[in-house]
Amino acid sequence: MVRLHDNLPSGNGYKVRLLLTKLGIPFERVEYDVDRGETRTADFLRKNLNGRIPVLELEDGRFLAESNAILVYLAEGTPYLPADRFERALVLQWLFFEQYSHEPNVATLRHWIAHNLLNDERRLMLDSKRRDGYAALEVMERHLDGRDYFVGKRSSIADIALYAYTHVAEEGEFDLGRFPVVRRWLARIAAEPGHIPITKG
Ligand SMILES: N[C@@H](CCC(=O)N[C@@H](CS)C(=O)NCC(=O)O)C(=O)O
Repeated sequence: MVRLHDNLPSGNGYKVRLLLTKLGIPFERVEYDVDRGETRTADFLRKNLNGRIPVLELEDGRFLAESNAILVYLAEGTPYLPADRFERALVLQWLFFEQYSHEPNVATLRHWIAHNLLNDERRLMLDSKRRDGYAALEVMERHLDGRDYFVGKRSSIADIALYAYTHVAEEGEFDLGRFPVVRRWLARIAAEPGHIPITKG
């Protein structure tokens, strides 16, 4: 059985849990407290030199880090990663967008605010992260206007990756009331077969 090195509140971990569940792949989970440095031990760094969950441990003992790389690995050959060359590249476009424009702002503010981790240095970054987070949500709002999914006519790992931190953006004090199209898309993704909440390990 594959093993997921994980942290329950993490949207990056949740992306992988959600896809594993949708694909019906059994997995065991190992929980790490990321606020207490449990991913920075020598033992963990042997799994991922970058000291971060999620890490997928394959049955043959190999490790794969970076949530969106794990999504691509698991989705290969399934409907969650299109076979068409251009559509696959569009999925990657949204996965890179998620990691560069969305997660560093929307997820980071949620982590700092929900876990009481604001300090002077981080307070100085609040405004720029808030502005850039809203800009990412605006891109999503405009792209999804007239579409049900990010790429093509069904959900893909692009939707899973972007769902993970968008659906909890209000925990980082982002007002999703400003994004009615995004909210309809969130409800659509949550209604799909095999959906699990972020709280399910
Ligand atoms: N780009 C990485 C980000 C992973 C990440 O930031 N993981 C956080 C939890 S969401 C973590 O493990 N933090 C612990 C640390 O930095 O010590 C991914 O998508 O997997």
